[in-house]
Amino acid sequence: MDAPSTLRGDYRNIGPDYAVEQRWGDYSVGQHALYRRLFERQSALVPQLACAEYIRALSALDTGPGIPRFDLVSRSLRRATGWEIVPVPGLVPDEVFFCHLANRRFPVTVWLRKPEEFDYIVEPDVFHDFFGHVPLLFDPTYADHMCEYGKGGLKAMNLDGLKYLARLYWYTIEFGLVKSEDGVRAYGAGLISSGGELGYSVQSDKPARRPFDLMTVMASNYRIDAYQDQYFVIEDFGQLLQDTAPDFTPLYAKLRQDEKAAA
Ligand code: HBI
Ligand code: FE
Repeated sequence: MDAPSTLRGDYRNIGPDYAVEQRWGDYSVGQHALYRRLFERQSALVPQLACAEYIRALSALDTGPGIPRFDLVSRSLRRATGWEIVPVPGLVPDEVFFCHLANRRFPVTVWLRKPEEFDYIVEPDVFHDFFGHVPLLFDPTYADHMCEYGKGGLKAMNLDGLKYLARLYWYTIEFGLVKSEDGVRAYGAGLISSGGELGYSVQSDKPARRPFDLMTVMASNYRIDAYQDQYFVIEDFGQLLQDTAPDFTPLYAKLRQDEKAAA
């Protein structure tokens, strides 16, 4: 992810792994109310538009009326799939990010957007990270894939494959669709946490919806400031795990070769 030049969070007290305290007591009543409004907006959309695994996990997550307490959720998350939440000030360097994922720790941003950012935000805030990413970490297959993705990220750093792996993350973990008996449903966090793109990705006839293919995804660029003009659809989370199991070294070589040929 191309981190913006000036990051919003407070990086003054980061640990070596960029972890900070969540300082749940510092959130204001207004911030809890804003989080609640975001939660209610998305919770009204999710039943028709999100995948069953997400809906099941969200309903099992009782996080109270406002901003969730990461330490409490981590307790049940650890029991479910061995994952836990690590509070971070915002975007963290790729290597730190991948290392957390490889160790079943999901970085969740501690700051919340401003009221005027209700509909759109550039950098991930606590609502995007928690509501969008955390519930699916309770699904064992998805949780295993996220851990393998982290390990793959650490390898990719030494194979100059980051650009390709970021695309894989973008078109699955952030903006992925999955097949269901009633048609496609969203599982990507960027969709689940978006007021407008969740419905657009599942119901609009504008975007292309293509069967997930690893090499096609890793060769596809993406836009960070507009709705996607294409989405990739997986059969199920098992496909994510299986299709990304091989060694990526030859895949990166082929992608670079194809880029050169196309240039
Ligand atoms: N840091 N906190 C945080 N959250 C992310 O989603 C994130 C990150 N750093 C890097 C990063 N994502 C990208 O490298 C991934 O999109 C691959
Ligand atoms: Fe995200």
